[in-house]
Amino acid sequence: MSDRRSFLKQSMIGAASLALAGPTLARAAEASGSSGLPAARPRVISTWNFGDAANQGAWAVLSKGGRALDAVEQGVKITESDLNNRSVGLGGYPDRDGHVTLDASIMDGNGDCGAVAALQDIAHPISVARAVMEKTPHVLLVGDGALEFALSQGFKRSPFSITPGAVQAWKEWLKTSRYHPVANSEESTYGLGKHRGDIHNHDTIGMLAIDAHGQLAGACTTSGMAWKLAGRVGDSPIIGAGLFVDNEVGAATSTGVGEEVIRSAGSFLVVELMRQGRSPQDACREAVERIVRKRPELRHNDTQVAFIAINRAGETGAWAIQPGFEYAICDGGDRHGLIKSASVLSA
Ligand code: SD4
Repeated sequence: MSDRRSFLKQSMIGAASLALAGPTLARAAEASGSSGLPAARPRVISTWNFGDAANQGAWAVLSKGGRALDAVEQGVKITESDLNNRSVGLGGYPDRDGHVTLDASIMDGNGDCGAVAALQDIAHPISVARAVMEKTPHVLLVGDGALEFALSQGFKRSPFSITPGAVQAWKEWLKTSRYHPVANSEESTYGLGKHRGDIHNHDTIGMLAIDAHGQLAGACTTSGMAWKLAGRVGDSPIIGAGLFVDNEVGAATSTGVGEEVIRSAGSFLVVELMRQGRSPQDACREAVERIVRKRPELRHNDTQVAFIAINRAGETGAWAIQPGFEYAICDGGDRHGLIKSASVLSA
């Protein structure tokens, strides 16, 4: 289908869905005429099973005609607030020295972005990342500098730095001190328990949204790999690795072993593949397959890497190395439930 025809078809689909979505969204879409982007049906897509609850937070913004940027921030804050989540926010597992250090990034479709890495004691690193984007000339602040900046912006230091559950798990881990990330399972991912099978799907949250104005945005936030070396930074706060957004094309974000994603500039790659005409699903597949082609040993050592993507028409897709990756989509206020991602390897 030619670009023009697919644009017209998309516009018609967009108009029809907006009529169903109600007057607020229709008004917001009308106002988008000046943005130069086609009216779109708002939609949000997030990684893992906790993405479902996070999507509801994003939808509260999108359904009122709000901005994708606000939606992704509000959405992932829900996951950051969940102290039972062992891989996002202050409930996360610590590094090998017992410190919980948080990484986060946020980006909009115009190329504005901000990020923090190795941030301690702050409940919502995603909001600090947004402040870096909006209040500084920089993109990434790390460690003590990120904390100082957060405090200067009025963020409050958390009354705790680590949860009792994470301390207990850390002490257990110290008995072996084995660092062996394994796909998908909370316990096994971090070398604490059995292998495979018992899949808890606790991992980084990456979220992508398109609003009624056709604007895209994304957010990614994590406590990183448990038992990492002090100072280790993963893909999540690295623009182009853990997150990339471009209104001209679409957006992508990742979860899994961040080192593999950084090596491949993963999220940028997915967006560039979409720019060349691939569907979101196909782009995620090629990015994951490229990682495995370069490092065939990943087939055999339980490493997980997964991408989700959305294009400017609102189409979505995902692909993973290992089976077990799930993601959640919300549009029209309906929960689509969890979707099982396709993967390079089979169960
Ligand atoms: C990282 N990608 O720090 C993140 C963590 C994650 O599965 O997603 N773990 O490498």
